[in-house]
Amino acid sequence: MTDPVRYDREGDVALITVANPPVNALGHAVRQGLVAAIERFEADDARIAVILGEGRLFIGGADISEFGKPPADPWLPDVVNRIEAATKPVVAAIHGAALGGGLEVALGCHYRVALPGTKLGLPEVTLGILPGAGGTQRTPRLTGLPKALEMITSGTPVDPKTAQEIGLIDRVGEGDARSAGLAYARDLLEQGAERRPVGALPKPAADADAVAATEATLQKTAKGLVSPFHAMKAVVAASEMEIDAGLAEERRLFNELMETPQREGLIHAFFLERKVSQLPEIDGVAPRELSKVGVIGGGTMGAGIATAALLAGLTVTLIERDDEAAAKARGTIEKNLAGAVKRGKLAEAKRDAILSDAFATSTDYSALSDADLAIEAVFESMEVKKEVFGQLDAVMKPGAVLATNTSYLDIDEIAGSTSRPADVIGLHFFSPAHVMKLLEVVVADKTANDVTATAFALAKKLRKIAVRAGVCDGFIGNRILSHYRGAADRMVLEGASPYQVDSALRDFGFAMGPYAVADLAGLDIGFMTRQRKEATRDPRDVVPTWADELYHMGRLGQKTGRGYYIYEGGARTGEPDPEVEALVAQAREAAGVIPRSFTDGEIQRRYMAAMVNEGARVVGEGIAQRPLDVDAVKLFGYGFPRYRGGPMKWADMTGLAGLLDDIRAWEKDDPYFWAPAPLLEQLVSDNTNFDSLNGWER
Ligand code: T1G
Repeated sequence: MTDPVRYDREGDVALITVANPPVNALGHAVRQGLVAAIERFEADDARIAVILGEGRLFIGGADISEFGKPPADPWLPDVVNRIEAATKPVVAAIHGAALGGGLEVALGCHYRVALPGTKLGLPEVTLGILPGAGGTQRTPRLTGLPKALEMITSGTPVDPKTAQEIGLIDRVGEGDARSAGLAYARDLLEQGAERRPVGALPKPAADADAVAATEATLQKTAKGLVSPFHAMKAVVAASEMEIDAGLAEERRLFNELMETPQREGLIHAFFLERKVSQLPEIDGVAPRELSKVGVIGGGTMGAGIATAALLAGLTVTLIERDDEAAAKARGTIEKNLAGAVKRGKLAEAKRDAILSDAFATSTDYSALSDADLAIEAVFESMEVKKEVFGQLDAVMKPGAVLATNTSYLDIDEIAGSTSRPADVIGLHFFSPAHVMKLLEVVVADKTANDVTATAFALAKKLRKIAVRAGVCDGFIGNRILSHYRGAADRMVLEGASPYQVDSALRDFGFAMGPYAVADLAGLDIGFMTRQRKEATRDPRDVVPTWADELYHMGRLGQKTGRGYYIYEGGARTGEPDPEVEALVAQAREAAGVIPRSFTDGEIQRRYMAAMVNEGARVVGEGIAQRPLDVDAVKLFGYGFPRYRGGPMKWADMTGLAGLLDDIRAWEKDDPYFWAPAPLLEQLVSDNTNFDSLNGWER
């Protein structure tokens, strides 16, 4: 293996290059290499050194894949201290990104230059930890306490211009990292600049107002999280302690966080976000051409999908049944784009260009004759879907991809109704489609691998997290949802209040409980799903008749100002409604149920057990290929708390054996609902866990 740290000379300047693709992570060999390079620099006659990164960025941080493994010397904090202690000046020449330990290495240098477009940040709190190589002590010595608190407790990177304004870097350079580093080093030599250790700078001034403001912000933005609050403590310590004591306090807080399940959950989420699109069936498979997209149906979903495609730089032709409907769809898309302009995500000029050059509507399918992809988002009826696919089959060019946005209909049947089933795939977007990150890519029996590869390429363009799913009712997400919703309805029928269920799950980390979510989605959606399933429903399934009552009373949730909750004056959070409790009591009586009490813990346990048990079935049947696919779906489409890593990761951390014991205990009272998933039983008897099925190489 080539040495991941190179040492070269350019006249008086020593160039120390980190070359550890893909992101120059500070793995063990890199740490050793940096220390050796500094010692070599001190020993030779170079007058100044420049540290830079090879490839597309400076340094992407500590090597996260080493976490949880026995630490190997030299530790990163020692490497940074060693760079800072160098007897001659050291410059960091930064391009692309300096994140976490990468920025901390730069802070260990005496001078910093960064190129335009570079991301400079300390995102450790997003991994459940804090900057553990001096970042919490050196950053505030350069920027002052308020800016350091903001950067470190949010984890949000800054650009070079801002970084220079707040004192984090000294210069915004030009050209590439090597030439910018050399230019700055030579200027410093000319100025007779000396080494300038950041750690030797005075403590940052204390700032109680900034601390209070940070605390208040975190109470709102970091509910349930531990790391941002620890990070705040570490930064505050910089204003109270000398550097060595501050570094020790940082290490103490860092080590505490390393032991938290949140750290494990968040790092699992980091890696699954990247792993979920790595599938053997599309490995090395070239996606088809993808620039012109047709969207059929301009309702909420169709308009959202069109908006997402337009924002990703694709050209879109939207097909509607008549001009009035087409005009309405254009109005919705214009509103969506105006929202993106308002959120600063899109420039006005770009919006205007999109609407004039990249977007068109038509009532004639032949307008899609040269489209590369068509996404159908019309009414959820098999008959209507087949009619649309018949039209698409007739007009689309050979090699075009035909996709359906159905959320439950049989895609094999839709594909079978065309002459080109290999070109048919499911693209299940989540509402609002131009906002929600998740995209279920539903691969039908005959779908060609390059069609699947094209779907994943589309997701990358749309900046979405694509998850491969097989064909079944509800695919991965909605199938599992109907199961843990079933568990919630069972607990309500047996005595729990819908409001207690919601608050228990908010405490677990969900932004909203299932009944508040039902109000947000609209109780008519739930009612229609129950209607659709009535013919095939097992009589042992619990039907929330109280919700049917609410539907018949026209109480559809937020959109009617009343559902499970009462929403005064268009409020987004509602008040419990005693009339709902009365409807539930009537349902219990009708079912002959003597209500009993539930603890919040039991509610969380049963809800999660139902989610995991059905998740295990979905993996066992191959609808989801890996447990991490279930985790990804729940994290990016169903508001599962990221710091718990996803339901399957949560189950692993909680212990599968205990979970199975609970399920078997509940099975005694309800063998139909609580039959353990065969995969769960298998993993317990093999004394292993879901993560063993995720195929990690690291
Ligand atoms: N360690 C190990 N692997 C990493 C990594 C890291 N820090 N960063 C990325 N990878 C892998 C990633 O899993 C993927 O692998 C490949 O590199 C490309 O990544 C003491 C302890 C740098 C902006 O939080 O934000 O420093 O899937 O697809 O879109 O204070 O990666 O190909 O097998 O994301 O171009 C703090 C994390 C660490 C930054 C590049 N650092 N990385 O984005 O590529 S904690 C971070 C990123 C720390 C110290 C503490 C991004 C990127 P694979 P990618 P990208």
